[in-house]
Amino acid sequence: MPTSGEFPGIGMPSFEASSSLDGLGPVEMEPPTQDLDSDGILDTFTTSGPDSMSVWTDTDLDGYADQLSVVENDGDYSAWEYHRNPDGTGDWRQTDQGTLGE
Ligand SMILES: [Ca+2]
Ligand SMILES: [Ca+2]
Repeated sequence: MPTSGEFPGIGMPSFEASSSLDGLGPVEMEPPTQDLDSDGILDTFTTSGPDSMSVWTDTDLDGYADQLSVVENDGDYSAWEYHRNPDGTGDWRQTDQGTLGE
């Protein structure tokens, strides 16, 4: 019986740079393993798939991801931010998209 630490990120959704995040909703963070902004507090969790890498960041440390960057092996990338609406719902909005090195 594998423990939850044996396959980190297996519970988090996986995306490609061309994915749509419409309707995704809040994404609960796995325990972060990286400190993206170097303030000493772990805030980022990275998952690797066969064709891409996803970087999830919980900027306000509430346990739910606020930013997602996806970089595919061929250099295509996309970034999204989670926006909370006043009624408590939220949605992911794409903030960037392109190809690395161009
Ligand atoms: Ca940090
Ligand atoms: Ca958060």
